[in-house]
Amino acid sequence: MKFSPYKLLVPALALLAGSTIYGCKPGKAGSSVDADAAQKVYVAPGKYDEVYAFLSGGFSGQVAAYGIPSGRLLKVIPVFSQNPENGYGYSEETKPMLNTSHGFVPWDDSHHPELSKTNGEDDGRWLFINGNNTPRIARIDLATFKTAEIIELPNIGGNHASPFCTENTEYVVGNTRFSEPLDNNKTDNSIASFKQTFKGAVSFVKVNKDNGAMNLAFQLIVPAFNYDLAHAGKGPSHDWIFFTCYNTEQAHTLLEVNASQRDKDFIMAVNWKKAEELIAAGKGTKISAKYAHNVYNEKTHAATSVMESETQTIDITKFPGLVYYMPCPKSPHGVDVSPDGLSIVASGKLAAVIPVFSYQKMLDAIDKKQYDGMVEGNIPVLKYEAVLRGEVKKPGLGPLHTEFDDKGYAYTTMFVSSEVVKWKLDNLEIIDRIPSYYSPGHLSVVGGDSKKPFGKYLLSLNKITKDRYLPTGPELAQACQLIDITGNKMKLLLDFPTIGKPHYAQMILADKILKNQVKFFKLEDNKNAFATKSEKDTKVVRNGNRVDVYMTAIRSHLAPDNIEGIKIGDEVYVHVTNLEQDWDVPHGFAIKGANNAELLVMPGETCTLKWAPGLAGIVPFYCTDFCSALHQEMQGYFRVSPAGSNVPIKFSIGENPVTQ
Ligand code: K7E
Ligand code: CUA
Repeated sequence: MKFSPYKLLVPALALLAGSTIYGCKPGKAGSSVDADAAQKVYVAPGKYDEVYAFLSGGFSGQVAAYGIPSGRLLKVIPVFSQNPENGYGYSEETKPMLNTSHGFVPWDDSHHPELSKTNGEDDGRWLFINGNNTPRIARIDLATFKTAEIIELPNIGGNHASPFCTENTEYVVGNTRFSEPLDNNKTDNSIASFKQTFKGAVSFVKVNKDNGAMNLAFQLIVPAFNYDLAHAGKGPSHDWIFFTCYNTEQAHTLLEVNASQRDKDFIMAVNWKKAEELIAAGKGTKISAKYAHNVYNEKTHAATSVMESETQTIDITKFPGLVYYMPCPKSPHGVDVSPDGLSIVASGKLAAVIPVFSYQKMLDAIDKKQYDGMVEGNIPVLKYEAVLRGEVKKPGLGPLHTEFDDKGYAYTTMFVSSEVVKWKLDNLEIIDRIPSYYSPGHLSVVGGDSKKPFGKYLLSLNKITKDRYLPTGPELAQACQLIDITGNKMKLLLDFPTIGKPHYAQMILADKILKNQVKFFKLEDNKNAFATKSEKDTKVVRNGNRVDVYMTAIRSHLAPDNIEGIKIGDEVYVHVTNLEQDWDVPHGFAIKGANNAELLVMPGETCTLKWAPGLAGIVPFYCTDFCSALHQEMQGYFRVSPAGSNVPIKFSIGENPVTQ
């Protein structure tokens, strides 16, 4: 989400005229820092952090892994964007990961990291994240910290309410922000036909519980609103998933004004179990839909991209009991489900209260048909008063997102009044508030959206940093803040800058991830078609104008390191296999003038750099990762001859040693 807090402030203030406005101007930064903050975030050299935080990279399209409480950046995991640091999206093996129905799309806007869950608890196996712009969901394998799979979602625009997983990661679910015509790209519709032809679609991506493999199981065709966020039920509400939606006005221009007219938009409650049963009973309708499904194979160290051609859909207006709407005040944004699965907390961007809905009351209202009209003729809107458990009163301005701790408290970010508010889940009373610098969007508590929150730390993911860091030109650092939530009062511990816009983060105890770490890939298991498993098998093979270089890397040489017979007009594929069998010994590979990034090859892996030499002459190549004392010696030469020359292919290492 990106909007100006100042624009928002105006309607929000008008809205709240007469009521008390809390904490609109956070106090001086120093004043709220805990006295022993330094001690609490100090992780001694050589010691591990207690928690991993996975932050969305926002418009960088990546995910960043940080250690908490230190705030140390551990790794940028490339997902939707090419990453020259390690050749992701540049190597032949990883290019297919970025394939879509629109062709190669080497960038996206990622918002919501989501840890896989077992019995409603973070299990540390996978991390999912949405591509918002060209709708995709990615799965990162937390044993390797590599993107293992990306599936595109057809029929939608803006995959924002995504990816949220059900209690046992049966599905990861994504919903549309920009509704669009279902037969988009086939029929030439006018924008003004919005109400007649535009639709939303909720995508249910099935996740294989053994290996994480995803497939698009079905899509629910829903009214053309803007769907914003989601969370699945847990425990008693296991079968349901809840989405916020705004723009129920169905405006398609100047949404800032036109989509804020109604006092209430909706929470959409979907019975996903029922949808699953309908599909199993053959009630789905197949429609053609083009979408890419990209899978990285850990044995071949290469990705494949398959273009799918159809999807199963369910028109929700045809199946009563599948979907209900609950009215929700003032342009709802976040929706969060309490650890016991009984309370559904919604946050209206312009609201003066935080409504808390009761799952049980929702069931009762459905039972008693306590309706307040219908959407599209036959999808019931439940009565607000009938489903409401209560409202958190005067929480501040612009509530956005809520997470929970292990002691029965909820924490909500207030974008406009720039604070985090702590309240008690049972009586909805406000306990504490702490200023945030500035304008927090999401927040994250360790395990804070799961059935068993761990608590202890809270991250406030901020939209604006203004005066917090040394300035860096027109664009200032993005940032988040670490808050201690162990006591009655929240305490600010640390500010640290982040990569891109840190929309959302998930935090998990490090132990859950540490134990599964892959340290290197076994060379004997390497099934890459171009793998070279020993130095004696290295070779250079010409086939027409295609030249394949089978190269190995080991401390401290690349073999072969003298290669001749390459000509202008050739397409050269350099397949580098890293022969090391030890933890943390990648070798890099780069060629002078190559219109490409380097490769960074993990131990036991093979990666391929495609190179079309542009100039004849001697062309050096070298290892880019300082891998040993003699790293600087890890280098070689190509001889590139003019087009049509008859220099034969020749390759060697250690030939003609220098004699003194
Ligand atoms: Cu920024 Cu989840 Cu895209 Cu809220 S989102 S803040
Ligand atoms: Cu290998 Cu430097």
